[in-house]
Amino acid sequence: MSVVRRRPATTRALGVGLLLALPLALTACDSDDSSGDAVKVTAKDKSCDVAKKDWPAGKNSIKVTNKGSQVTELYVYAQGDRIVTERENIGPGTSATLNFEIKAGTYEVACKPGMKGDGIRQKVTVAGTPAEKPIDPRLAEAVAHYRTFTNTTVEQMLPLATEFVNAVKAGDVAKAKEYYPKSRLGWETIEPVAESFGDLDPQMDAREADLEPGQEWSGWHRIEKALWTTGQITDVEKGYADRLMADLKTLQSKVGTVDITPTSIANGAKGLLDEVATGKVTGEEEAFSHTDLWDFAGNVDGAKKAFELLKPYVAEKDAALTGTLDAEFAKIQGLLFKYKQGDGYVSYDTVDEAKRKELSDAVNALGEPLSKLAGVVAQ
Ligand SMILES: [Cu+2]
Repeated sequence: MSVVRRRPATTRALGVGLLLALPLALTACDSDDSSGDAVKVTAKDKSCDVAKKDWPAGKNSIKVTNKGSQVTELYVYAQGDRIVTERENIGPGTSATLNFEIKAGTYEVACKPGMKGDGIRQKVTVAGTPAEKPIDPRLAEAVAHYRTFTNTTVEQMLPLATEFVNAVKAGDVAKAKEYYPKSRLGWETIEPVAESFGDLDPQMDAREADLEPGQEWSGWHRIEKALWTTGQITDVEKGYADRLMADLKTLQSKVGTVDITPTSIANGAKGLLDEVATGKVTGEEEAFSHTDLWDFAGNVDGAKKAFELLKPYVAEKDAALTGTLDAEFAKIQGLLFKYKQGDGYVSYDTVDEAKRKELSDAVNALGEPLSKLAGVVAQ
C-alpha cells in the first residue's frame, strides 16, 4: 500500500516517531538556499492556506506548518491526482520542508487533517521554463540509472506475477501462497514510482482496512484474504487476478514515462521508509499472510538503491550524511538478515513485540537522516 492512501491516523503511531525528529532534522535544509524562499503553507483543521499560488517552473520548496489539532499531511497533485511530492505525519505544532521539481502547468496543493480523504485543496499555477542550469553529471547519471532500475524491476516482477496469477486461476492455493510475496516484491521496491500513476496503486495494493466508502476492493490484498482465510478461490478472485495482471501490464507500459529528478529519487527513498514505518513494522500491510518482512525488505532495498545512486554527489556535499546513511542502512539490513528463511522471510506473526520495536527503532534511525537527502540534492 502506498504512502499516500487513506490510512487512519491512529494506525500510524509509529510514523509519528519519524516526524518528531523532523524539526531538528530540517534545521540544516532550512538554512540552505533551496528552502530560503520556500512557499509557506499553513495547515489547520479546516483550512489550507498557501501563501503564494504562482510558482516558477523548476526547483521549488514548501514549508508547511501544522497549526491544527490533528496530524496532517501535504500533497502537491498534478492532474489526475498524480503525486508530485508529499509528506505524511506532520504533527500539530510542527513544520516540514518539502523540496521538489515541477513543470509548468496547473496543480493542487492538498492539506489532509487527520490524514484521510481528498484533503482541503488549493489551486496553484506553475509557469515559465526552469533556469538553464546544467545538471551535475553525477545526478544526471543517477536519474538515468534509476530509470533503468525501475524498468528492470517491472520486467523482473512480471514472470513472478504471472506464476501467481496462473496459480490463482488454476485454483492452486499452495502455489498461489508461495508466489504471493514474490509477485509483490518488485512493486514494493519501486512503489514511489508505481504510485505516481494515481489509479494503479489503489487498484492493485489497497488494504481492506483502508477502503473508502464505495471503493471497489481489488488487487493483491483482496486475493491474499481469500488465500489465507477461507482458502477458497472463486471466480471472483480469478477475475481480480486477471485485473492485477492487466494493471501490471499498464504499469509496464507507463513506467518509462515517469518524470524522474534527483529530488524525486531522494523523496522516493524517504517515502519508502515511511511505508515501512506506517505499514510493515506494524504488521498492517499483510494482515492475512503475514509476509510483511518481504515488503519491508523490498522498501528498504528500493530506498538503498536510490541512496547509492545519489551518493557520489551527496558524499561531496555532505560526507557526514552519507556516512550516517551507510551505517544505518547496514544496521537495518543486518537486522532483516536475521529473519531470512529460504529465499524469503519468516512470518511476521512470529516476530514478538520487542523484536518489532527493534525493527521500528532502526527504521526511525534511518528515516531521520534520509529525510535530509532531498535538501542536499536540491542545493
Ligand atoms: Cu504497499
